[in-house]
Amino acid sequence: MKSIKVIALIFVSVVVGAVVTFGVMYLMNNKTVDMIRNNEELFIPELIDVSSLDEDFIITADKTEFEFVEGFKTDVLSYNEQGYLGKTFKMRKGDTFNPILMNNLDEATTLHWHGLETNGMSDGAAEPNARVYPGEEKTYNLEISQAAATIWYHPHALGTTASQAYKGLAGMIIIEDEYSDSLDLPDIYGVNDIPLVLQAKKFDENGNLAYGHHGMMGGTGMMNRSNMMGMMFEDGDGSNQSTTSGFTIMSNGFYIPYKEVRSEVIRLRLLNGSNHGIMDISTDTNDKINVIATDVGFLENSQEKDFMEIAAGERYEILIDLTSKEIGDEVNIIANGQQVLTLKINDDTDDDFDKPFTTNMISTLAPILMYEEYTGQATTNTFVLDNDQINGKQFSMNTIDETFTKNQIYYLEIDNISNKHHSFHPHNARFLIVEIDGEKVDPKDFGWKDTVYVREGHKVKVQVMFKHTGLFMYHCHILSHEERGMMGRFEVID
Ligand SMILES: [Cu+2]
Repeated sequence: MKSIKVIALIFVSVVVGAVVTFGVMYLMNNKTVDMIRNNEELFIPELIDVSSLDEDFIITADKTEFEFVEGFKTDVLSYNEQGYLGKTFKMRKGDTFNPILMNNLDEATTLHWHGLETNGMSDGAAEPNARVYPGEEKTYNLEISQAAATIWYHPHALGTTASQAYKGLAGMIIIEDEYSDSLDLPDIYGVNDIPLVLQAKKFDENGNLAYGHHGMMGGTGMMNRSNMMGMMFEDGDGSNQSTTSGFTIMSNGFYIPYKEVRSEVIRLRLLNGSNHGIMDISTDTNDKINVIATDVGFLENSQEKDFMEIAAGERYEILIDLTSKEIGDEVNIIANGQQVLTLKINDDTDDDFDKPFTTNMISTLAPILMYEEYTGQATTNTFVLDNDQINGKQFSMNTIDETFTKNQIYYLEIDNISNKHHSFHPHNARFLIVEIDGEKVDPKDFGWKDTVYVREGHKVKVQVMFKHTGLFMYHCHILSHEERGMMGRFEVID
C-alpha cells in the first residue's frame, strides 16, 4: 500500500513538473514574442552590383550586435558588419567575381554559394583547404555562367554551419541574364523587387537567440534557462524539423515589418533561410501568388496559386498583383499562419510611375530544356536517406562517396526511408524533377531546383548535369541533420 502511495506521489510530481515546465516555456515564448520589435519598416540589405565593381570586394564575417528586442543587444553574426545577414549581390551571366572572405570570427568559417555552379576550389565546402580560420582570408574565383536566378550565400565549415547560419550569416544573390532583361518584370530593387529572407527563430527573455543546447538536463541535473531553450530548439525527435511550430518567423531580421509599395505588381524574392522547417505562404486578402521562378531559374510559365510551400534552403520568386488596390489598403504575407510582412499601398511614395503590366501578361517566362528527353535509362545514383546518414554512412572528410563525369547526364534517386522529412541539396547542380514515387512527372511543373524536400517514405528522381570539376558536398539542408552526419562528398572529373 505504501509503495503504491510512493508511486502515485512520484507520478503526480512528474506530471506537475511537466505541466509547470511546459507552462513556463509557453509563457516565456509568448512573452518574448510580445517584446520583439515589430511594425518597423522592412530592412533592405544594400545591393552590390558586381558588374560595376572595379576592385576586389571584401566580405568580412563579423561578430555584431542586433536589437531584436528594444534595449537589449543580442550577439549575432553578420557579413560586412551589417548587424544581421549580409549585403545582396547582383551578378550577370558572364561576370567574373573574385570576392575575398575575411574571417573576423573566433572560429573557422567558409563561404558557400548555394545554387551557384562553380569550381570545387571556390564552392566553400568539400575541399580540404576550404576552411578559413580566424584572422585569415580566402579569395573565391566565381565565373557566373548560369541563367537568371535568386540564389544565396552562407557558411559551410564542418561543425559550425548550423550555428553560424542561425546566428545571422546569410545573404542573397540575384543573377540576371538575357531572359530577365527581356521580361517586363518588376526590377527596381527594394521598391518593387523585394528580397525577403524568412527565418524561423526562437528567443529567450533577453532577446538572445536560443540555439542548439542538446538535452533537457544540464550537468547538474537542474533545469536552467539555456538548456530549457535548447530542448525547445532540439529537433532530434520532435516534429518541428518539418514545421516552424513554436518559432517566430523573422523577415530580413525583423518581426512583421511593413513595406510601403505602389499599386503595381510586386516581386518578392523569397528565401527560406531557416535551419529547418517548411513554410506555407499565402496572403490574408486572398490575393493570388504568381510563382515565376524556383530555386535556380525561371519557370516556363508562371503558376497562379492560393498558397505555396517553401522548405529550408529553397527560393521562390513570386508576383503579387496590387494594381487594383487603393491607397491605404494593406496586404499581409502569411507564413505558417503568422503575419511576416505588411505591404502598405501608398502611391504617394512616387508622383508618377508606370503600371507596366498585370501578372496575366507575363505568363511566358524562359524555356526549360531538359538535358535530354527523359527515358530513365541513363546511369542512376541512389541516395538513401535514413536517420543521420545517407547510403548507410555518416559524413567523413576522408571519403569521396560519389564520382561524376563533367557534362554527362545523370539521374539521382533520393529515397527517404527514414521516419523524418529531409531536404536533399547537391552542390554545383541545377536539376529537374522527373519522377516522384516511381511515377513520371513533368519537370516544368517544378522548375529548376537545387534543393528538394522529400517527405518520409517518399522517393524523388532528378535529372542533373555537373558542369564544373572539383570536390563538392551533397547533404540534407535541415542543418542539424547535416551536422549530425547527413552529408557526403562527391567529385566531378573531366
Ligand atoms: Cu534531414
